[in-house]
Amino acid sequence: MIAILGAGSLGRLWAATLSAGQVAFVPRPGSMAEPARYTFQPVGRESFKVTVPWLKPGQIPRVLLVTTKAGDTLNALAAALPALPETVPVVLFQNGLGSQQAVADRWPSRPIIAASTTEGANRPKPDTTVHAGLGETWMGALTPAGHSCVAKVIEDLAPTDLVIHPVENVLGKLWQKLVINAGINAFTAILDCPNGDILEHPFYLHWIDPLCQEIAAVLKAAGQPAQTPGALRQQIEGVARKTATNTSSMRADVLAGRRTEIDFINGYLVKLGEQHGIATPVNQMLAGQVQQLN
Ligand code: KPL
Repeated sequence: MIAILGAGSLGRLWAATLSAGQVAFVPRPGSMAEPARYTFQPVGRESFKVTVPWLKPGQIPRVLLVTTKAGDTLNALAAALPALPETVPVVLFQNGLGSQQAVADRWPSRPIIAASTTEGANRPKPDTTVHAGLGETWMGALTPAGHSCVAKVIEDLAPTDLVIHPVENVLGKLWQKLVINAGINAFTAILDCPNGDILEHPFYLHWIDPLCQEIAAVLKAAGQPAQTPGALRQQIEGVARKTATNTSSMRADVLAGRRTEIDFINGYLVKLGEQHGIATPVNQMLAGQVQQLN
């Protein structure tokens, strides 16, 4: 049994790719007693109905996938983990950075694994989850106990048919994704447009180079491989073009009235900049504008 904490788009994607009876959502305050029922639209195949039960008291999963929003993760885990043995691997799927380290710091003796994924999922209606684009997922340990679990977790998730790779330096992977999210998500939320549309917008064109200069400086200070601002801009624009018609997760959060993950993306870069004495006015401006949208 695989347990999933967080029944949003990503949680529903992973649940739908596992067979019935092999997966359950972890109940949270306010969860209904009824199983979660939805239609799942896979990439290039017929849609099908999915029913996912809630984990019952006393049921012990082999793995816990955590697909909550970054800002909810610590509280959600603080409620869920006391019922689970210390040996159950916990796989974190949060966007950005900061929440993963907070979990590893709080439960250092548990097997904590971080995942970075490019799988795309969305919920155009509450009862429908769409696998919007096939991607890949990288998993690596954040705590010493996590190291010996990564291969087994990937094996346990093999029935999903999703592509998963083990990675030694998962923080490096999370940083690569953070750079992309820092260069796309806030712009799409502020401009209220799909990813590709930011590329022609004067607001984006005005701020992207100074933003990439700030990201390059913070990356270097954080001990990540040095990258030029120009190389960062190329990566950001490559992904914006490839996902041109996507609604970013941050724009989707704003449109749905949910709290965004800005504190863990541009907000994280601001915090790290402060720690290292690096000015990050563009990240601050973007974070401030998104916070106002919230
Ligand atoms: O990861 C994403 C997100 O929306 O959070 C991108 C890469 C921007 C794709 O939409």
